[in-house]
Amino acid sequence: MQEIRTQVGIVGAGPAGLMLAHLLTREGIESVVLERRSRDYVEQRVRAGVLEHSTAELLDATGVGERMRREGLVHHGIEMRFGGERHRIALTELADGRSLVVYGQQEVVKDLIAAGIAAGSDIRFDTEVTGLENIDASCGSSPAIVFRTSEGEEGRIWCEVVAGCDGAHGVSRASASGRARVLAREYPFAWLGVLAHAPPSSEELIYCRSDRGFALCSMRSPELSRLYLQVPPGERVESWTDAEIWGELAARLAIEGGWSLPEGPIIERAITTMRSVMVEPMRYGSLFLAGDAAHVVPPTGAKGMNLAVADVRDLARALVEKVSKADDGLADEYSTRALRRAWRAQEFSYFMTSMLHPLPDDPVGNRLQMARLDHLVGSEDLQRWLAACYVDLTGR
Ligand code: FAS
Ligand code: PHB
Repeated sequence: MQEIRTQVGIVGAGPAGLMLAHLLTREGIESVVLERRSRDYVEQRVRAGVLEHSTAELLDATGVGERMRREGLVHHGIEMRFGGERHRIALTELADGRSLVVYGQQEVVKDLIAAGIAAGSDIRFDTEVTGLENIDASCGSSPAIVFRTSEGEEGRIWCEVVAGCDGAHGVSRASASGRARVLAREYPFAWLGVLAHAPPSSEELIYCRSDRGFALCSMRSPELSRLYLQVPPGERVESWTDAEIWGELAARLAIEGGWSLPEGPIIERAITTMRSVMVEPMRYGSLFLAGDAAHVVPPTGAKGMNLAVADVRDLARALVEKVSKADDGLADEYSTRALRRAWRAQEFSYFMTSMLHPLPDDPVGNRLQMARLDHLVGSEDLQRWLAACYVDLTGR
């Protein structure tokens, strides 16, 4: 049994865990990151794609934004498409000049891993956390993280603080489950997401509400499209041929006057369930939850990864004060502050999700969606609110 000591033990090497380690290292705080998957796996996992203004600025400010600025796509607007018409929301103009960067989550993960290794951070892949011990401050003993490597070696990391950054199905949330209040909502649909070698059909994202279902056109580069279709809950990716995916996207995105969707080989596909989940509080003694370990938002608002980064931006400041100055002020405020932000992101994600996903056999609901969309595209005030939320909700 390996016995290791550090100041902050971090469970999970997704955006939350890696960004937290990066921010702590810059402040001279020691940490160890434990990730059950391989480095290759986490660097190839296709997930989010939109960086809010503040997320991109944090990457810049902490020395990991160079490739994002070189390869990322700066966006100043999105298109809402419904009733066969297209309506542009001029995000940057309406949001005090702030813009978005479209840059895949896996690219952010690669950049953070490279920065961590260059800075000598201790990031251990293929290492599963099997349990957390002594996370209650009252017990007096140091918190410990118990782990097992893929070679079967077991170990324990003694630390002052544990950061639970292990996502929606991790051990951290389970460790708090006896005391956590978990509030959850399942949506009656899912997303089929695909990555295709096909040039994006437009320079900006298209959010489309069709009576056939929701569709989203995003991208990763001028050659790579990222596309989503609303599908029934429990849908299996094998249920769709490439031709059926392209055909359904074209049918949903059709507009008067014609429009064409460039097609190409689909190289990745996955189903994402649509859920709203909140875990309250986000702190349990010396265990602090961050990112999807604490909250899951439906991806319609493009908030998941941005929320994770915002959590650890606050958590890093709190832990620097706590560990290096024995000042618990910010640590004591962490959960309240993070939950307030997460609920706002939850509400905006619900607004976007409930507006854009038609439900079968719900004529009133569907007419309400059209009324909300019609009101939105006709009101600069409503568009200004949407722009503020879409461009920088987690940064405020
Ligand atoms: P993550 O889930 O990214 O990272 C947690 C890490 O902890 C994982 O690497 C996991 O392997 C590790 N882990 C778990 N248990 C462990 C254990 N016991 N020991 C060690 N390690 C452990 N958001 C968007 O904004 N747009 C999208 O389109 C979008 N698509 C998504 C698609 C999918 C399939 C999923 C699951 C999520 C998607 N999200 C999307 C949300 C996603 O981007 C998350 O918000 C983001 O990954 C959150 O980052 P983390 O909190 O770091 O959690
Ligand atoms: C993506 O590019 O993956 C993406 C963009 C916007 C969303 C969700 C996902 O709302």
